[in-house]
Amino acid sequence: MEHKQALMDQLRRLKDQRRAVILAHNYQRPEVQDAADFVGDSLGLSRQAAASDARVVLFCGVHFMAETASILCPDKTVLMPAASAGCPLANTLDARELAEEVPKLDDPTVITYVNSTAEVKAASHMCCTSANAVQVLRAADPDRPVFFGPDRNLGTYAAREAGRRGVSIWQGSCPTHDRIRASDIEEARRDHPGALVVVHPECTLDVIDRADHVASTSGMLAFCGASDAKEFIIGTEVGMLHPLRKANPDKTFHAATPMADCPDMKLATLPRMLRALEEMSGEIQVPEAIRTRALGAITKMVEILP
Ligand code: CIZ
Repeated sequence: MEHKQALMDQLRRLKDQRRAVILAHNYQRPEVQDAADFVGDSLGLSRQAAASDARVVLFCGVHFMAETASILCPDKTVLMPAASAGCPLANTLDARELAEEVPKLDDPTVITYVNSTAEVKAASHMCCTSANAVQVLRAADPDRPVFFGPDRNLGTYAAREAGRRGVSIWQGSCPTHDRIRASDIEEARRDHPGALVVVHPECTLDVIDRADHVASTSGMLAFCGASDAKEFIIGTEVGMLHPLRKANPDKTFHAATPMADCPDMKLATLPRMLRALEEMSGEIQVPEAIRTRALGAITKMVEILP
């Protein structure tokens, strides 16, 4: 505990020296979240970074998130405490595969989830987040087919909710969310009768269909905060329990399953954060030609859904 406090103090001093802002995704370790200036979802964090006057962004998350920060903050140095922290979902679709897929459809609108590489974003018309995928699909030209990637669970759920036909969905998925099973939800409901079940749209449809509410990580915070209920079963990466508990000390949160633990998300640690700032290591840079096109896809989303 004392050691942890000493690391946090060191981190604070170094952060000031470097004029750095520390961002932590909702799925990070509790102590990493507690050491951050901002905790949230990937796009919200990148926007916080862009609005700050920091020179350095230390992004505690996975690779595509740091890339998004680099896309939105070209004037800042973006570092990761563990640059090997990848996203198996984002890695299911690369730019070459996307280039092969698109011509199979008749002039489709290419919509990609923010959990994708910068190169894939750069080859897309529009991005979406887990919070706005349904609205983005509703806003897409009804006379053109849609290619949606890389998450089949989010794509299937969002197309159904938007009542949108003609959506060709890439078959990628998040292994952490896939580990949450319908039987986990049923068992958790038996163990905690009266608790509301809130799940992420990266879960499979049979899990989604057993939930009381479906939401992104920021949506979960808003929903659980506003709800009169006192007990919740949470179907997403287990790191999410920390911000939920912190924001709602009077409420009880249970993980749908402890198996929903993403190893990449846990690679950032306090010692690694310190080292990255000391050595200015783990820099993530998106080449300018890719950055400007990827920014176009993100901007398009923001234009239709500010
Ligand atoms: O975009 C994000 O931050 C992710 C991975 C999920 C969410 O719902 O916030």
